Amino acid sequence: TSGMGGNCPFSGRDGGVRALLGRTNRDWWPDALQLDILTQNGTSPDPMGPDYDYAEAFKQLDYQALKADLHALMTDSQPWWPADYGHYGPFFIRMAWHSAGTYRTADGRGGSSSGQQRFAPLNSWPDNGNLDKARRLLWPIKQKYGKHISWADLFILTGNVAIESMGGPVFGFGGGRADVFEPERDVYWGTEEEWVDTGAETRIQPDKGWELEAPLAAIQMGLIYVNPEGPGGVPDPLQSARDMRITFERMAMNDEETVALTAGGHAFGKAHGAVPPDQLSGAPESEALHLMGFGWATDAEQIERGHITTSGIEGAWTPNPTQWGGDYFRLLFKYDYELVRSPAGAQQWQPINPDPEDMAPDARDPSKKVPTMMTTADMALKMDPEYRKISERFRDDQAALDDAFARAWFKLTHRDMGPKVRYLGPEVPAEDLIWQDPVPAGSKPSDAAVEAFKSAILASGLPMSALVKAAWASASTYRRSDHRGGANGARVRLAPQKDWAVNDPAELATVLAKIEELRGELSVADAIVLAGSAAVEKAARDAGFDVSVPFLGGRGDASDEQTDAESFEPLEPRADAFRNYLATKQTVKTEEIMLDRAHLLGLSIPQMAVLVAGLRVLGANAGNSSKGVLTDRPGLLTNDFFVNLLDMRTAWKTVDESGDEEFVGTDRATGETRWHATRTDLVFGSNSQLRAVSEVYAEHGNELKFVQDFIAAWVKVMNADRFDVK
Ligand code: HEB
Repeated sequence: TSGMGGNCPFSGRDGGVRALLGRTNRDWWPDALQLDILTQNGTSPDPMGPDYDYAEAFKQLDYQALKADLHALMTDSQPWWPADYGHYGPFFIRMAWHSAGTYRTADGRGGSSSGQQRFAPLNSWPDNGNLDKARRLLWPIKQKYGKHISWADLFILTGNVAIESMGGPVFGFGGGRADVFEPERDVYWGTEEEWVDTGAETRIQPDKGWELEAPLAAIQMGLIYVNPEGPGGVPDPLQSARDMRITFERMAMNDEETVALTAGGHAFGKAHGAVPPDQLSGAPESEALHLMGFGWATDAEQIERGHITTSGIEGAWTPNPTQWGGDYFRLLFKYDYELVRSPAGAQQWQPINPDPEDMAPDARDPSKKVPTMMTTADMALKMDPEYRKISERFRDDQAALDDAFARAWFKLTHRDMGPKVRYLGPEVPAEDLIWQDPVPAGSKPSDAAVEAFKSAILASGLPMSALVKAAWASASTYRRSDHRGGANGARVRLAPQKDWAVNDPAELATVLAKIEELRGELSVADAIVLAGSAAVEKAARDAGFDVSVPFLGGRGDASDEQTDAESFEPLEPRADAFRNYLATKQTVKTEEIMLDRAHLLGLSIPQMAVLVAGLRVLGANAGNSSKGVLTDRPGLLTNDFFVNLLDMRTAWKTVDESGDEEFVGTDRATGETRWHATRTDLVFGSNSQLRAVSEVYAEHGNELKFVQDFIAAWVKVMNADRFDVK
């Protein structure tokens, strides 16, 4: 359903080549203060320092007092941004939804987990218009509770309190989203040089053969999802449904969740399009200093009167915009709607001949009645046959809508938090949800069991490289963007992971069968990691290094029933530099994909380098290829990869038919072929920064350092998802 390369994070819109990060903050705002010169050389921009532990601070939070303050805030209207209908609830729901709604399944990035809405580009996305005010309304509360509540948690909790305060259903809240203090630089948001409101093209255009480029989940640059006015501004509800389906799918939502969320969300509040948009100033990131971080400025008197433009669409969806209920669907089906234009010029839909009681109050003057409206995206819930079935069911069954909305909202706002053990606070729901990738608690194996298994597996006759590969296959799916994947749960033995080409399924099956046979009291998940770590330790010792590889047991094993197999598909690597694997050439350079994966694993540059180099000499390549195995003594953990890579006696040239992916190294003197390698091997000699790191590890005296650093990085990856012990 997701179209061409839908799950592959590196497929292009039209097959073109692009840079990993596309258009960045530096491109959008070249004149912005370049604070990152102060973060060079590992200097953190985080004022809280390394000893601050957010989870610990959160545990001391007076949660109920905070919630009471948030409830009071809902109706504490401020003159500089008065509350519509005297209630900020809807506004805060939109803030929370937009904070969470950037999440996308392909790479797990986006979402609410680090409070990125405070920074560019998100603070200035056209779709986030006026949310600068929503965040500022929260400042007194953030200030009061300080280090005990992060902005990231506060955005979501405020959304929950907003729903509660208007009588809506809430499923729960888990805290634990620690703030960061700089804009994320790793997220690809697209290559377009214009925003949605200045001419960015819509990304799905069948007549041009354009499908939504992965990993993106928004239909135009600067939108969270779809264009409310319809694809590219064309008010066609059916095509809007198409766009909704794919964008919501990429944030892990099915049709029912999509309908529940949209209808439930639009039970509240109003759209703002009372004045032509040319009366507004620019977005926050480019605005005048004296506006103190605000954008989209207009004069105070206009704001006072409610003459505000955000999306450009004007009006409420229901007659009760601050009260949860079923009016959204009631009106959607009761009336025929006609296309009209808002005062700001946006296309929207208005009920024909509404009964007076179905009119909405004016946002500033409840005695005045104004027409309700629907956006083209709302009309999709009525016009698209599949959405319509769901909408009609919800219209007729309020309890079903309540439950579906509450659950979908919880998923929306917690999808990027990873396993439930990461959730904090008194409102964490007891129920396990499949999208949390539940893993039964494991128990720490005894030292005797660990030692017995180690000896048995090393003596089993399986190649050491196969043990290393199985452990790597298991652990390296981890991504810190949404904390999914990893070795815990041993999902590498379940579909779909057991069948991924990169995992060499037949070899993996043999290893897993042996592990199952020998594991004793160990969980499969523990045994897979331990087998790989034992093989690494042996390879280091055989090379003459007296080292050991630390092992942290206690993982659990998940079952098929506890696994939403389909949801793991986006985790499949189409390219994996660590195993020198490339399924098909991607639109992003293979070494950039390596960088991306290293980032998702939380690796530093040296950690990435030693892992690539070490895995090569251990023979961990997919398909057991010899590419990049730059050593005469494979199977020993040595720095040979770096030594041979930097050896001037070798000259490299591309293997012509490989499309600049594969290379052969020949002896300069004799012309004899010495090595085969790929881009992700040679980049460690060709890129100046990576070369500097390679030199360190190739230097005399650093042989042991290489081995130690490899082991540390290996262990880091093996334990990346051990939130149960951190
Ligand atoms: Fe929404 C609002 C669109 C989904 C919730 N939205 C809104 C608006 C628009 C829209 C245009 C207006 C803005 C202004 O202010 O102007 N949405 C939309 C779309 C979609 C959506 C297109 C997809 C389909 N929502 C949604 C969801 C949610 C929501 C999912 C949740 C859940 N919204 C909301 C709210 C509001 C809105 C609450 C209101 C705000 C205020 O009032 O301020």
